Amino acid sequence: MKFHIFIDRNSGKCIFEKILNNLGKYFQNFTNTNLNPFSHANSPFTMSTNRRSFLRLSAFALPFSGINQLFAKTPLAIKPLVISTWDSGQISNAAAWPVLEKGGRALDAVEQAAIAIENDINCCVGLGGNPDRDGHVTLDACIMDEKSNCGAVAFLERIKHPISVARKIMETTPHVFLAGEGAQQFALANGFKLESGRLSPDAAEEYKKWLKKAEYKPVINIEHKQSKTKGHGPFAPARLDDGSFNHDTMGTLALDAQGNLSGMCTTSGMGFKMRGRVGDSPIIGAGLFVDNEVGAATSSGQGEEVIRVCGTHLVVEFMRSGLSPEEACKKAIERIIKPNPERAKTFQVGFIAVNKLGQVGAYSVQKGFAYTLTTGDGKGKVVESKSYFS
Ligand code: SD4
Repeated sequence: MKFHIFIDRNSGKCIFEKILNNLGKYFQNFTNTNLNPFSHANSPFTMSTNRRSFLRLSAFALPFSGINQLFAKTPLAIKPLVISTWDSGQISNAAAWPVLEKGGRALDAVEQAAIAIENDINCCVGLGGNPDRDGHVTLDACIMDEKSNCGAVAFLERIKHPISVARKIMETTPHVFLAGEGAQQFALANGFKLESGRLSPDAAEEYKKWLKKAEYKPVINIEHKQSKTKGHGPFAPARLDDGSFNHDTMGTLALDAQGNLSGMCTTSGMGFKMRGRVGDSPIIGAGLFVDNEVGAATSSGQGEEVIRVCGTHLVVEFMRSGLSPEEACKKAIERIIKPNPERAKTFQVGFIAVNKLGQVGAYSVQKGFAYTLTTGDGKGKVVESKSYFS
């Protein structure tokens, strides 16, 4: 490799360009070895496959310290931002945004996102959701912050805000995960109110319908495209018959003004599930994963398929290796599909992800998955995800 750095010595601009040209060749040599903005090993000054070239390059480059600075600089992140699963993520994002806009913590924003959707009466999150096959609503939720603190509840009954119980576990106990009766006991001991356990009118009607056949048959949740579909099945149509928004499991990721990431996932799980069944949503690494150095991911869909591959952990690890959020989600979806592509035609899984730079992405098994992104102007923008099957 030749360096023509003396030719244009009188013009800083030219020197700069020449050096960049040569460094560009260096970069080309290394792009196949996982060039990514999150790894210190990717500085052109630390790559060492050719020691002589490296030393020569360093010697030439040192006097022009601006170049070192150029490569040391990480692109500015787009922040704050909040991204949630589905078009119903508009409800969650609208509750999270005021926290972020005021410079608040991503963790507080995602908790507010969860509370808003848990308050809303709908098929799939909170106490208004569809029950299990014995007629009881059981809730799953988890939360994770920028320091890898996390808390989770599963199979929790008659408590309105499972997300806040999860946060309480995270902040006040040595544990991560409480389930069932123990989780409820903990909630009551910490001032959460015991609710009646009555089904919402919608859920009661759905349960009555379901009991006629009493079959547990998950259907593909392509709710984004189902606006005219009647009946929820285990999953929900995008809008109810009266035109109001309906939705599915809510996963929310936020990047705050300080550049910190947090996430949450909350659900009443698959409708008419077996009693005691727990899906991916409360499982750290399945329904949600946050690594503040890299990014965060959350999921919606057939939980069993996500658990099998530790889905959101996988997405974050793919981002760590240099993939964009969308590429990382796609790779994780492909991992789910690979063992049995025929079977994959029968279920839905969707991932959303954000990296440290504020880039977001999504990918799903089936067409019809969507996410809501809020940043800048505070308005939630619904984006349809790419999918494996069209
Ligand atoms: C579950 N993943 O319980 C949840 C359900 C869901 O969109 O996400 N539905 O398996």
